[in-house]
Amino acid sequence: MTRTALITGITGQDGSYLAELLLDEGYHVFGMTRRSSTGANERIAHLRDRIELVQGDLLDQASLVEALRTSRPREVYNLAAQSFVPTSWNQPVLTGEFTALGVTRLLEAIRQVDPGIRFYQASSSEMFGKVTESPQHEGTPFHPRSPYGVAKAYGHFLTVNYRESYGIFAVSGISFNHESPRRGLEFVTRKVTDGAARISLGLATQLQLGNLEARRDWGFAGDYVRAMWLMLQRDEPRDYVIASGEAHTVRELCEVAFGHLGLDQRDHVVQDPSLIRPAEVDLLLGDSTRAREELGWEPKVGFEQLIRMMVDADLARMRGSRDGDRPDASAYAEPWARAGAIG
Ligand code: NDP
Ligand code: GDR
Repeated sequence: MTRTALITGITGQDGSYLAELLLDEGYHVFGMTRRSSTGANERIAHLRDRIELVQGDLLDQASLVEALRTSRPREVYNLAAQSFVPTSWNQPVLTGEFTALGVTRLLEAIRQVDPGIRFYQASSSEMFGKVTESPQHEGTPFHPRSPYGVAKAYGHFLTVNYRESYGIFAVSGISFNHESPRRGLEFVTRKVTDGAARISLGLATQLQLGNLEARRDWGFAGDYVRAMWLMLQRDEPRDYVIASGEAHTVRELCEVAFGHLGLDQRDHVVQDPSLIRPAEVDLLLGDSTRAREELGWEPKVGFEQLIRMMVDADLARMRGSRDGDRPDASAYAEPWARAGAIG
């Protein structure tokens, strides 16, 4: 029998990779999208004739019930969220509505329509925030440092609670940063690979960044969506950390990206104090032993390979476009700085 899955956030980075994986596994894939006046769904354009889209919004309970009734899934992957940490200081209430309460709405819809549905919640290493130990594992206490991290902690505990209260097969994947050529331009890896490619083509000379000493555990999104799927195939629901187990600074990220193009990042990267966050997460480093042992999961793409892949993709895209005239990632000023609210 064909298995059916519903993905919220299918237009995002992870949604597009997960849809590809589930199609390869023989699933009937539904994606939930919210109404947009532009209809820009470029990450799933190549899948459009193989997936079905249903309209729904995490803000609207009735639309979630209807999306479930239409798609009748066996598995639901909740990837939709306001996912950019800086925006969460500028729009804390909306971030809470999407990223925290949206999880309650979706789980309530599942309870109403079919409590036998298996549910995946996209939790985040940002919940660890000001870390109390390194590396971080499933038992490490949370100390989120942004309204986004706080909202994700709510979604995480709500998922655990619906599992314990109602016996729903609901699991939380605590993913560390994962990237790809489909990453949004505002996130630091893509901002750097896009910026380095622009500079190498003579389209720009400088790249403005915030904290160069922040350390992150970066992996490839294509590897991480496989872990999400594996979690829903287990006999028993359980939460898992998904991480590469290697941390690098933003400065090292710049060295790899610029170095790949024969450039020295010190000639181009400029620190902009307005890009420093009101509260920073200095170090994230994940211990995914449980996922490796119980799911048989392991990442295939390493850090340098990932960054070089992203640089090459940005370069190819810019060379392919007639004039290279598209928004520069550095044009995405951090929202609190723009609003003048903080700093
Ligand atoms: P993206 O920002 O690329 O995608 C977010 C998706 O959520 C988009 O499809 C967006 O749709 C959708 N969305 C936003 N608000 C709503 C809403 N109100 N109703 C319905 N859909 C909405 O995120 P990623 O793919 O990178 O991440 C996927 C999930 O994993 C997110 O929840 C993120 O917080 C979490 N996560 C990501 C990590 C990472 O490193 N990438 C690490 C840990 C967790 P639209 O196109 O309409 O904007
Ligand atoms: P993060 O990712 O906040 O970890 O959240 P991001 O790439 O935005 O930042 C990573 C680190 O880089 C530093 N940094 C900059 N960041 C951005 N965006 N722009 C800059 O110019 C810049 N300069 C330095 C940041 O201060 C930070 O320390 C991502 C998102 O995908 C979340 O949804 C997800 O939950 C977490 O990863 C795990």
